[in-house]
Amino acid sequence: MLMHQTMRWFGPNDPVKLSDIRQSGCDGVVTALHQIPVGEVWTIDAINERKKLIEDAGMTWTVIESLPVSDDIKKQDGQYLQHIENYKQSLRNVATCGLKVVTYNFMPVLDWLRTDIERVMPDGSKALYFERAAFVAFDLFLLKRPGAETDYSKEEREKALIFFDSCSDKQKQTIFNNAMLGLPGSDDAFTPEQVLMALKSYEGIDANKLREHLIFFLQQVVPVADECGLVMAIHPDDPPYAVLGLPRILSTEDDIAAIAAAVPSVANGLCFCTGSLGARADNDPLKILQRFGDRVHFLHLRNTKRDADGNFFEADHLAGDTDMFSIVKEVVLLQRRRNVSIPMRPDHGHQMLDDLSKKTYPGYSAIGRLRGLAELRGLEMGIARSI
Ligand code: DNO
Repeated sequence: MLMHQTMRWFGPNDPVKLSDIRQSGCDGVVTALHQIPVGEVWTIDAINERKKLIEDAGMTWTVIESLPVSDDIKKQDGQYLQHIENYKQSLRNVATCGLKVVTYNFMPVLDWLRTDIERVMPDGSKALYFERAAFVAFDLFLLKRPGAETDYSKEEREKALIFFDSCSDKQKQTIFNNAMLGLPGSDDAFTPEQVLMALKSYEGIDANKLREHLIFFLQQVVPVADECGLVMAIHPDDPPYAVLGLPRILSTEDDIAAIAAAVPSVANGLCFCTGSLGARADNDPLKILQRFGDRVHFLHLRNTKRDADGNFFEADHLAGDTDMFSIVKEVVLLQRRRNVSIPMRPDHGHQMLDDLSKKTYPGYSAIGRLRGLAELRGLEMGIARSI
């Protein structure tokens, strides 16, 4: 039994078309109804309409990425109880339409965070990059977040200043725009004031509080998922530590253990993302996979390469700090033990070849991801046949 190979598709506006994705050799697409505002119900009609597009293109849709959780739910503020009811209804609706896995995250305000989305690699392809000095400079000098200085060492602040002084105005603007890309909900550019307001709305919510809110949310929705035969898959924090004064609670093995213990059903599951977990030197993704294998319902098999200064870039899928051979071998064993085919996708491919002249969602060019998928597919088949 091999992994269920999928690619992410951002819907009809994605410059990478379903017909392109089909040629990667995957059998499924993961997507979301991005047009529905966060907090509202996904209707059966809207889900079926999307599903038909995918099936007409010769693929299946069983994994949602993501059914987003509103900041109201994360803060237990405003409309959060209604949003939880709506979430439950969306779960029932997606189950009615035959979907199986629901990916989400519990990162406040921002989803992923990078400072450069076009870092040129030695082979001429371009990768997403997180540069610590650029990030600290963004926080201190572009956002000017009150109290930010206390989050960084003197050495880090000095490095950030040197970095910032070396940037042109255009480069500064690009760093700001890149840092904002993981801020969902609007096509308009965000101003520093808007971002500061969003950050401020989390005042008083520390990691313990946020964890309580996640557990409360799971206590409400996991029984519904269980009832209708769905599994939930939380995506780890990216990068896996607190940023911009915001708490993050799904960065380490202990974080995962706490959430799993609080809501034991395996429907309270994990999107095992090697790239996110692996961006932290004290995480051992293989150990996490071995420990929580029963809860892994979706795999993001990408790779990152860190350095000692806290920078990391998206490496080729089989390169980077995570030993993909051991991970895929463990997945092969896990699938045999559980007798399931776990959905997987490549992630954050490099922009390469014809990708370089196209504008796609950052990390989601066609050819770079196709390369990742092809490598992973070969790796799995080689391992599966040899053991
Ligand atoms: C980044 C993705 C994440 C992921 C969400 C899940 O490329 O892996 O944006 O989709 O965190 O909710």
